[in-house]
Order: sequence, then structure tokens, then C-alpha cells
Amino acid sequence: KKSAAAVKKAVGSAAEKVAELLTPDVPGSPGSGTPSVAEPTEPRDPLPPRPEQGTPQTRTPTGAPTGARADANGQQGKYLTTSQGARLRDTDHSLKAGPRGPILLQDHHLREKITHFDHERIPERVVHARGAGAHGVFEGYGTADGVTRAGFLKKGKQTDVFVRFSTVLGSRGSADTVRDTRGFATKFYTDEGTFDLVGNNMPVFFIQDGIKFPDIIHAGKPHPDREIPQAQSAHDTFWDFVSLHTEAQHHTIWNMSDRGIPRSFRTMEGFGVHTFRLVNEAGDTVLAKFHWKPKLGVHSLDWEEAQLLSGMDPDFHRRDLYDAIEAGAYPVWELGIQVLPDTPDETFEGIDLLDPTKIVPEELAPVQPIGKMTLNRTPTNFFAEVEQVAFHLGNLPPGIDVTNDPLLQTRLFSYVDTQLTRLAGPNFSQIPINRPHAAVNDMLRDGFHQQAIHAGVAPYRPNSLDGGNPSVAGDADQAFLDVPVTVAEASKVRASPVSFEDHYSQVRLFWLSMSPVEREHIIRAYTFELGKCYEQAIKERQLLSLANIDPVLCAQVAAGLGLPAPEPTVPLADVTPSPALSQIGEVWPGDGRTVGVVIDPDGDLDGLGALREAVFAAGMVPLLIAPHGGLVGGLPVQRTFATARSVEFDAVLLAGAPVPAPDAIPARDAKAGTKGSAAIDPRVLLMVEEAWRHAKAIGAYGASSAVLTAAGVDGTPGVVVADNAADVFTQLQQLMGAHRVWDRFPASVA
Ligand code: HDE
Repeated sequence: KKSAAAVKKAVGSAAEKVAELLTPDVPGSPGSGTPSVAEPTEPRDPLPPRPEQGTPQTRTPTGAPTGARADANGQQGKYLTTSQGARLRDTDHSLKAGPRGPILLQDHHLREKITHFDHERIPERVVHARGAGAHGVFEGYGTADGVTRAGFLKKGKQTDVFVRFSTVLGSRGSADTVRDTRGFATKFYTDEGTFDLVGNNMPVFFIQDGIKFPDIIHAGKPHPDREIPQAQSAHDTFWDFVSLHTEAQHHTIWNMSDRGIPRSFRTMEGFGVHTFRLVNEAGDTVLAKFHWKPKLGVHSLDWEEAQLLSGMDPDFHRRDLYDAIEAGAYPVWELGIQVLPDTPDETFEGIDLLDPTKIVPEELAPVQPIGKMTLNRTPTNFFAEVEQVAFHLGNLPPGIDVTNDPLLQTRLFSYVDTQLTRLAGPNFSQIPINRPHAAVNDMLRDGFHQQAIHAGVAPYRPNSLDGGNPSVAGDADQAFLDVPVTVAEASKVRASPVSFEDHYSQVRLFWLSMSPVEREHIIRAYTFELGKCYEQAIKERQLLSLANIDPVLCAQVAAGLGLPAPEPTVPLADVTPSPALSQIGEVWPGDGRTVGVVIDPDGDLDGLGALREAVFAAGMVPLLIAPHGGLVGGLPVQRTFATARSVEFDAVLLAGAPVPAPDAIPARDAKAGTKGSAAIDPRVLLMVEEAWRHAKAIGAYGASSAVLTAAGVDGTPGVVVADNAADVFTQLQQLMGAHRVWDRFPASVA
């Protein structure tokens, strides 16, 4: 230990060092001083934009020209200026009456800087506030030509896209890995006008009629009195609503399944949810449901892992998306459609296609690929692009039209309405990220934040003063077509079709389609969420719904809650499971997956460099974890035992022998390590134990297999040992193809 005198001496000499760096009489700051080494005195040229960015000021983030002057914006020129372009001599000191005096009201630069800052925030989205976005390109396969005239689906046609992924319930700063539905909204900047496919990672919704949207959202959001819990459905108001409003049960079981906690945005399916109407060149129509299928397969987190991540890395999904894109592991999805005949009753195999709480099982109508999306560019400015992007279901290209789904119909109104407040006025489509790449020639004028200087005197039709322009498009001009669907003669009613009253059959279908381990997760999720409720009446009411879904599900959850399992109130539906709904059973590519490689600087580092290269070659990211930072064996250490946690990795590989001397471990960390070998760092043991609990592949070579013994996991499924790094990684890679070591989860339900 250092003596008090030594500490004082050290502090004293540090203070002297700082004093040396300060120049006491910098003009304008008498007495205080500023570091003399920090800033260059000569202006530097601005950093060059990345090649693919072009010049940000003259192009929108999607690459379309904005028409702005190249010299008009900040961080482009050499000199700092005011917003009016006056060069500034000083931005660090406000204008005062003497160095110690009060600040003068006339300091325009101070007021401009602070006022602008005061208004930097805009209202967050009322739902889907937490999100991340990326740019990419969509390429049509041409396979949809027979059913839609949409030009962006033609073979080989490339279209710029911007995608925003989101959670629904949480605020903008909430954690990524909460249990929730994920938004999956895509803006296609097509030549025929922008197409927004504003979907989710689940194919059904909580409500059948948009008029109930405020109800479900008020129930899911934090309680109004104490504003807790944040970004959670595990609370009384949510379960109160879904247990009373049983049409929500289908969406709810999706949330309770592993789909509610995706491993990555890159491993989520996307769904348009509603049924759309497609129209081809000849005017023939079909009904269709949109699906996004991820190239990497559909994978999820483990619930404990998701909870740990909420604390360890609340930005986990955002980071994963951007790390993958920057590493060149571009996320890819195929767009597909289920094509369904456009019959007068709008049903298919007895399924009401206007009911957004129903799916059409893929076994009944296969998803046919019609194009491919690759996300290949991260945003340049998060606010300008991810926050300001504004989606709207009514943004449709010719060839795609809406149906009478009453949820869809409400959404057609809601999105523009919300943007008017969120983006402060009616001109939000002029914000760079929202600008169409098709030529715009509207007669919308004026309004807050108008960016255009419209020429012409006659923004009305018909006119003679502007030569009658613009004219309207004819059949040959690929104009949007409102499909002339017959509307049945009917009375005005506030009512739903009788078919909308079936609230349980497809929930049972989903449950029966799950593998045993997925069922186990669903049971645990219900038990967790209902266990967080205070009101017993709510738990009992939800158990009634579970009884109508499946008696085993109900009995297991009831046992966990310590309540009796009720009898069903409706006959159990006789349904055929849909294997396509299960996430388990295939082997997938591992692009962008992370392998935590635990190393001991004093251990056997042979083969470490080659191992790292092998992981890279497999399209994965190796992260070296050591007791301290810096270089080990000439390789950079990315995580230390203090910063690493198992949840960040898809697999853990123990290289060499991570056995630091116990006295190198701070006392508070060492305490936790009593159950393993005293010589093994407890944080490494914890990493192995957690990775094992979360069914991740674990490997070791050389002396490090002692860690597996100490953690009590050697010889168990998915734990592999070899003599050398290459062999162990080969085995790990095979295990990772299945996403998790499923055998490790106990399944109480077959
Ligand atoms: Fe949304 N929804 N929604 N929604 N929604 C919004 O629009 C709304 C629904 C979805 O990343 C809001 O710009 C109503 C279904 C996504 O910017 C708002 C109803 C589906 C996003 C709104 C629904 C979605 C939103 C909030 C019931 C899946 C995020 C901010 C009729 C198919 C978009 C905004 C982004 C956002 C209203 C139901 C998906 C308030 C009224 C069903 C992915 O307009």
C-alpha cells in the first residue's frame, strides 16, 4: 500500500505537470489558462468524406441530389461560422463585461448556440421510439411479374432502400434486448415513387381493428402513475388487457416465444402482417402477404442472456447491426410473397385474410421469393436519418394496393398524422432521408419548414397560366392504380365479421408447431411475466386463456404461479401444426457471429494467430479476452476480464491456460470465484458457466481444458476439447451452425 505521504507526493507532482501544460495568459481567458498542446493554430482541411458518401451536402443520405450548395453547411469548410456564415474568432468564451463580469445579452453567438441546443430534441415516436437503421439495396428477381406491375420487382432492377428496426414499447434510450415485438420498416426509393413496407418481426397483431391501438399501447406502456416498468410487458396493465381482450392472445404467444427476444436484427424474419392486393399489367389481382426471410436464419437470445444484455450492453442489437455492416458481413433478406386468390369472400382455406390476428401457414401457401435486400451502409448521422425517417403505409407504388383489413385502414391515417407533430409540419417528405428518388411534381405549397422554392404561378388544376401543367398520367404512364374493388352494399355499422371471433385456434396451431425446447421457453416466459403481476385476478384470467390454447401449457404455467389450472371454456381447436414456425432444426451460416477467445499471456499462445485468421475466414469475429489490455503475443486484446461478459459472444473458446495469479484479481472479483479452482480467474469461470447455461458452444485446447473441469462442464453436450486451436475451432463452428446446443436445455414438455 502507498503511504499517505506518497499519495500526496504523487498528487502534487501530477498537479505540477498539469500546471506546466497550462498557459496562464491565453488572450480572452486571463488566469484560467487552456492546454497549450491541444489544438492546431492553423485551420486544417476537413476530413474527406468516405468515397460512397459523396458530399453529404449535395446528396441525400440515400445518394439522391439535394440541390444544396456545396459550401452551405457545417463541418465542411475550414472556419467555424454562425448559422448566417459569419466567421467566428472564439466559441469557448461568452461575451462578458470584463473577465469576471456578467454575460452580455448582445452575445448573439452564445444565444444562437444555446438556443439551437435547447431545441435539439424532437418528440420521440409514440411507439417504436427505440430503433436503428441502415441503408442498402434491393434487387428484384422478376418472379413477381405475373402478379404485380411494380417496376422495382422486375428482374435485376436495383433500388435503394433504408430500413429501420425497432422495439415497440420502450423509450428512445431503452435497451435493445427487451421482450417485445420488433418493427421492421423498409423504405424502397423506387423509380415509381416510394414504397414503404412497414412491418414487424411477427406476422400477427394484438388487435383486429385500429380503433383499439391506443388501448393496447396504453396497456403495454409504463403505468401512468409511476412510469414503470420501462420497455416491458411483464406488468399488470398489459396482462389485464390481453386477458380481457382475447383476440390479443395470438400475438401474445409470439411475444412469449423466442421471437420476442431476437439474437440480432439480422436474424429476424419480417412480415407485412396485413394482406395486400397486387395488380398486374392486365389489371388482374391477387391477394398477397409479404415476408422477409433472413439469410442467416431466425435466431433468438436466451431470456437470461437478454436480461443480462439489457445491463451489459443496452445497444446490443444496434451494435451488432453496425459492426456486421462495417465488417463486410452485410445482412441479407429475401423478400417473398404468399400469393392468394382474390376471391369475393377474401378468405383462404377458411382463414379470413382481412383478420390481422391470423396467419396463412406456409405449408398451405408457400412463400415465393421475389427479390433480395442487402444492407451495406450505416447511417452517417443517426438523427438525420434514423430519427427523421418517416414511414407511411399509404406510400405504395403502382402494382401494390391495400385491402379492407380494418387495422391496415386505420394505419393509413395514423402515420402521416403522427409525422405532422413529430417532424413539425407537413413538409417532412422534403427531409433528405424521406425524399423520393422519383421526380416529385406536386402542388403542395408552403407550410412549416418548406425547403423548396417553387416556381410557377398556378399550383392548381386546371390552369392555363402555367400552360396547363402538370398533366395527369394515363394508363401507359405507369401511374398508381386504385384497384376498382367492388364495395358490397351494406349498412353503416360498428361491427366485425363473425370470423374475427375465433381467438384461439391459431394460437394453438403456433403452440403445437413448436419444438419441445421452444415450448419450454414459452412456459417460462408466461410464468416470468405473470409472476411479475400483482393482481391475482389478472393471472387467473390469463390462465383461462392458456387453458383454451393447451392444457399442458396452462398446467405448467399455473404450477409456476402456484395457482390451480382452470378448465378450457371453448373446445380445443383441431389444427395442423406448421413446422415452418419453429426456429430449430436447420444449419445456418455464421456470418458476423462473435467468438470470445480467452487467452492467458503466460499460457500457450501457439496457434493463436492462425486461430484468429481461421475465425475471420469463417466470416466470424474473434474477440481476444485477456487479463489486461494491450498486446498479447503481438495480437491486440479487445476485451479484458473486467470488460468482457459471456453474453457478448456466440461461443467461448479457451486458448492456452487462463490462470492468472489470484493476487492479480481485485479482491471484490475474487470473492465470487470460490467454487472453482482458486487459481482460475472467477470471471473466466463465470463466462464459461453462463455460456453453458445459455447453450452456447464452448471449446478449449491445451492446458485450458482445466477451466472446463473447474466449471463442471467438461464432457457435456456442446463442450469440445482438442489438442490444438484449429481442431477445436472446426468443432465449434459445426456447433454454431445450429445456433445453440439445444440438447443442453431441459425440456419438461415433449
Ligand atoms: Fe405502427 N405506428 N401502428 N404498426 N408502426 C407507428 O408511426 C399505428 C402497426 C410499425 O421505424 C407510428 O412514425 C396504428 C402494425 C412500425 O419509424 C404510428 C396501428 C404494424 C413502426 C403508428 C399500428 C406496425 C410503426 C409511430 C394500428 C406491423 C415504426 C411513429 C392501426 C405491421 C416505424 C410513426 C419507424 C410506427 C400507428 C399498428 C408497424 C403512431 C394506429 C400492425 C414498424 O403512426
